[in-house]
Amino acid sequence: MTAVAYPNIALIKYWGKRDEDQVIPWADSLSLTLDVFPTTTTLHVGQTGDVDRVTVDGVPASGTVSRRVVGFLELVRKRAGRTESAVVSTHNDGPMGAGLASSASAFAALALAAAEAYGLELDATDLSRLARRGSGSAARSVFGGFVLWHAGEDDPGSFAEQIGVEFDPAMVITLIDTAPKALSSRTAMRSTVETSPLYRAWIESSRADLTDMRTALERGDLDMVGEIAERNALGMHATMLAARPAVRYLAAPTLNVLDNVTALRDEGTSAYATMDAGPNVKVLCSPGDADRVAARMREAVPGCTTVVARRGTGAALLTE
Ligand code: 2P0
Repeated sequence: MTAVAYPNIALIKYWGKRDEDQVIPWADSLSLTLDVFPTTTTLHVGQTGDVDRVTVDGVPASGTVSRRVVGFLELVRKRAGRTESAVVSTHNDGPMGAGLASSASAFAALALAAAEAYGLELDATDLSRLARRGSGSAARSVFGGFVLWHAGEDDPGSFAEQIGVEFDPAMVITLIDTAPKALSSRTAMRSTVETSPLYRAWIESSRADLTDMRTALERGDLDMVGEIAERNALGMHATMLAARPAVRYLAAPTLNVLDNVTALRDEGTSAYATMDAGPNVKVLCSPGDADRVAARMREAVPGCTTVVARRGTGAALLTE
């Protein structure tokens, strides 16, 4: 069984869990699924008694990656009442662990391939609940376009759904550093929730941002969407910076990109920045401005490469 899924970039961020085991966040989040950097995952059911075999881009998985995938397969097998091992091979078109949502596309693709292979009959909402257990943001990559993840307070209440809006902006991904991050999102989130004195205020402001964002999306208002997304991302990073010790994903070139986004706005171009658990910046702009925004970043930021993304589709099975 082979499934493909795309990463998503949150415009209203998820940062912090109220239940780590069930992956229940403290607040709703809202994202755009992209049409670049897909993960393609093939899963074959093996024999009972064998160990799971997992390869990522042809290399046997080890450490945390292997533990997370095997733990997820155990969850699927338990639900399906099955005991056979799995042979999993996965390929990422984008950099992994660099704040480019590789775990979102990876666990959305794995959830779909595993559910099908082990005979779990899930609708898309249930699939988002399952993908969430692998990685929170994966719940959103089950769907294409704009997606809302309802935080909920328990497993049934915590699922994603697509928001039916026509809005179709571009996202210029500016790649500054694609090395895997030193601090995992999971660990950094926990530390932020436990030690940042700004955490409660961030959750309150993020909830208000979400309400405003839904209005902005319904209006298809790029400036309103961009302003809310940028302030939400900066608020999340401010909250991380206040953690003890500070969680800092933003690097010097990140600030250079941000300066250029501000300069573009001053020059009359609608461009807005959002950053995740890494130094790379995603710039929201209109499709007609995307190539020019990308060229500006490559010129202004030494070593920067760019990829222009648009709205993409949800997780899907490939016919074999
Ligand atoms: C997001 N991020 O909403 C936020 C913004 C990064 C910054 O979701 O622990 O890999 O597996 O649930 O989903 C990255 O965290 O974390 C993330 P886990 P995940 O996209």
